[in-house]
Amino acid sequence: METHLQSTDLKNDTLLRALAREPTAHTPVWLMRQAGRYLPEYNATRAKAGSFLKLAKTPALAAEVALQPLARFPLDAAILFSDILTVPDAMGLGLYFAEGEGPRFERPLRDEAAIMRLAAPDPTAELRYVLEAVRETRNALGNRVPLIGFSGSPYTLACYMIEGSGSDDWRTVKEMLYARPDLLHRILDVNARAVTDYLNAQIEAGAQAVMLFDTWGGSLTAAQYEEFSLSYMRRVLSQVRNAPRIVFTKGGGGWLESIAASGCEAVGLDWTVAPGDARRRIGASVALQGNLDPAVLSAPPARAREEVRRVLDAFGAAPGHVFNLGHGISPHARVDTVEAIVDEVCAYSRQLRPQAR
Ligand code: 1CP
Repeated sequence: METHLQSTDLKNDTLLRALAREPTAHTPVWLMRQAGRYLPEYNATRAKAGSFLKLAKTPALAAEVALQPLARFPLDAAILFSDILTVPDAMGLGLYFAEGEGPRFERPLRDEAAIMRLAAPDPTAELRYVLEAVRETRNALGNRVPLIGFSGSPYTLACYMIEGSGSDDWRTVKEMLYARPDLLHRILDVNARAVTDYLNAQIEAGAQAVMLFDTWGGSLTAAQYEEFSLSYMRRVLSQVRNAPRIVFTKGGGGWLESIAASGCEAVGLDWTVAPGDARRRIGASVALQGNLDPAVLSAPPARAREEVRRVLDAFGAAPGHVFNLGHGISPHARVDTVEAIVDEVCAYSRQLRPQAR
């Protein structure tokens, strides 16, 4: 793969080596949502900013919170501090957060005229603050570990854009899917272009790996997953080439073979998938990322260490594993347990393959 960014300058390139399925001395570890409300220092910076959105839109503060988990734990990567919903916000849907209620849009996509007007934003204009956050975070990292950029998948973004908020059943989205699939395809087509431009702009600004979060692809049937989610992710992946690409579909365990063949370097596994089965089904063509049950983060540290060893044993000593959770950290995570997990990954994975560099 052509990378225009020099990974050789990195003091710790363990993540990039594992994504390339090269041997590493320990299994690299980072945690989805590693910056966030379980950390008191995050809550302090968020309070200083005034709100989550203000925090995400202030590059210096976004860089500050992206580095907070690295100051506590020896993680092998930083992830850009932002949110997947910045893209529909830049499309004019009006993102806001009602206190304690999660994300909402002022103008969800409900009528044909609005859907026909929808256009992919220019990331260097409407999403400039994200690119600034990438640059500031890279600067603050000083080549310690790589920075991961990310986007929601076209389908997962469409879910929020149509529903106007999170949902247990995505009823409005499914109504459109069955009654007017042409409208859903029109939204997905715009989203695929938006996500492609957005990820390429993040790489240009300094992101050294990128991840597609397909959080809601798993709510589709197998045939619909191919038609409405995976085919659009494939289109994005074919046009984002200058950094290793991780694809994560929550609930995608039934479709691992086709996800692995979508044009990515790594597949994210949720906690329901047995790592050995995943490896047997996929083969050695891509790296795997995951897949500790995020609920373990509320367990006592010693119990969490046991679960870490179980996950590492299940993935085995072959190269190409990035340790992570099966989904994001919740605000209820115990900081002492997170610390124990990261420590155990480093210590136990070194013992698993003492022969590696
Ligand atoms: O009050 C607060 O401080 C806001 C909580 C919060 C945080 C910390 C939100 C609102 N977003 C984020 C940051 C965030 N979101 C990151 C930061 C980087 C990191 O440290 O990992 C990332 C990668 C995301 C991605 C994201 N946002 C996803 C995909 C991943 C996943 O967890 O499935 C989704 C679905 C969202 C939407 C969203 N934003 C925020 C919330 C609470 C949600 C979920 C809403 C829902 O359940 O539908």
